[in-house]
Amino acid sequence: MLSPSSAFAQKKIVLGFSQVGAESEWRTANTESIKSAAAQAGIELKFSDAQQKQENQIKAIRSFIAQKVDVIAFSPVVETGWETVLREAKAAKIPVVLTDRAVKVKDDSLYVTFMGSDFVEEGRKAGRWLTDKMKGKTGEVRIVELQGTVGSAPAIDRKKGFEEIIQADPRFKVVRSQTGDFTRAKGKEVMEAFLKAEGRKIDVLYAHNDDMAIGAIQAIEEAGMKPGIDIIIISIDAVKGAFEAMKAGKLNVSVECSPLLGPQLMSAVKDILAGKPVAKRIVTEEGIFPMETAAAEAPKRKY
Ligand code: GYE
Repeated sequence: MLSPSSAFAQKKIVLGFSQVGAESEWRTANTESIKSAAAQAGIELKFSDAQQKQENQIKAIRSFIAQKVDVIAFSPVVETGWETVLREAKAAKIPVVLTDRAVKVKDDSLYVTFMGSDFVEEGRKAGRWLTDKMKGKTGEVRIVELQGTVGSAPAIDRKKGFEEIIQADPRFKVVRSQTGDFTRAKGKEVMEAFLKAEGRKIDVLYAHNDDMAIGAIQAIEEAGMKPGIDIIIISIDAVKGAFEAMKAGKLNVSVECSPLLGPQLMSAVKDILAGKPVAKRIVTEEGIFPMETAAAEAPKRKY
């Protein structure tokens, strides 16, 4: 027979999480943060890796709906194309939380909250650092850009924020811009193509994440140039690999983007299920780390 207390015993919360993939150091740290925060919060996590493919994320979300999880969270690989599956989740009365990346939907009741960074502001920070660095210098500044995954919120927004700042000064020219899909391998490959096309006429590399910058650093060295000196390199994330590159003098600056979203995701999940109000947008606070600060900051970094 059931004891009276067991009838009221709390059922474990089940959270379905669809991750983008494992494309970068940032993503690995993000996955680790979500897994450990779920364990700590006593939440059962159903984790699914989409390998950078939207179709895999849609499949995962449908399977979470079929399994009747309590909450669905996901980091959408691209911004568009989510309406149908999000309507299915809504019809099943399963709340949805967006982490890290945003979606473009007409009806914003399709998700409860979106937590993550302000990517436009990150692009602006990168742009401001560069215009500051180039103060007093004359002549053209030829920039190559390694974009993130095509159609993803961070690629779209980091490009936009950076352009917004450099546009104010006609000396700054983005001469080449292509996607490196947020990976080291593609960052290297595309940088090789940039170097082939532009020779020594590249002044600056703006990479939408550290991994692509690290791949590009290799390409620059293989071409017989000095990264950080012959080509100024700016990237985003501020992961450990970036600090290593900065300490070695090969990366000039990294704008911070925190992947440690796990704890705030778990508290949002609990609040939603407890019927407490949750802000529609939760923005991560972050800074910027120029090369000169790397040695002092590196030991304090958590990802
Ligand atoms: O900057 C990049 C990762 O969405 C903020 O995705 C994230 C980005 C991050 O692959 O390294």
